[in-house]
Amino acid sequence: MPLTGEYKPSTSDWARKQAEAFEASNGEKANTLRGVPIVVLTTVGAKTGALRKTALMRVEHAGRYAVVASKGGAPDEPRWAENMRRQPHVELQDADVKRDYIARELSGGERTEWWARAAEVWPDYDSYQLRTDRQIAIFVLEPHED
Ligand code: F42
Repeated sequence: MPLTGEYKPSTSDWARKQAEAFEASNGEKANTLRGVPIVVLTTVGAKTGALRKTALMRVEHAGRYAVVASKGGAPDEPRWAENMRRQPHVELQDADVKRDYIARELSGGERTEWWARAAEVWPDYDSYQLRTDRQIAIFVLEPHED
């Protein structure tokens, strides 16, 4: 079942514009960053309960996706990561397909495996990790069947 709630736009200008242009064009426009495909994740705000939309790199494997809470290696974690820990039911739009998923934070061998897939898509993730003391969280999104 799709998420319900009021959409609250992000205060980050470039990321908000990308997410909005991507959704408005059904994934036909604003669908890459430096030539690499992106997806748009919708989470439920941990405090507001509002719908939050975030453009992220597309890391897909066998119908599952990973999302990497890198925020360019900033010291603070992106807000959507905590939103997902509180409310793991999320939506993800890849090209013109939007589906419901359940997010699960990864650790151990599974994390290592998905990190390698993510770094293959976007090698900068490795340099982001070197830039920050926090371990960058990575979540797998598995299709949510009603
Ligand atoms: N960020 C990544 O972390 N990883 C990526 O792979 C990535 C790729 C990417 C590709 C294209 C692009 O345009 C942007 C990309 N970004 C990537 C940046 C990404 O889109 C986000 O801007 C970034 O991850 C920061 O996420 P954020 O959730 O911290 O966003 C901030 C700017 C934001 O929107 N904050 C909101 C605000 O009002 O400014 C708050 C959002 C929120 O969830 N609020 C909660 C609520 O309850 O509504 C409360 C949260 C709390 O605990 O206070």
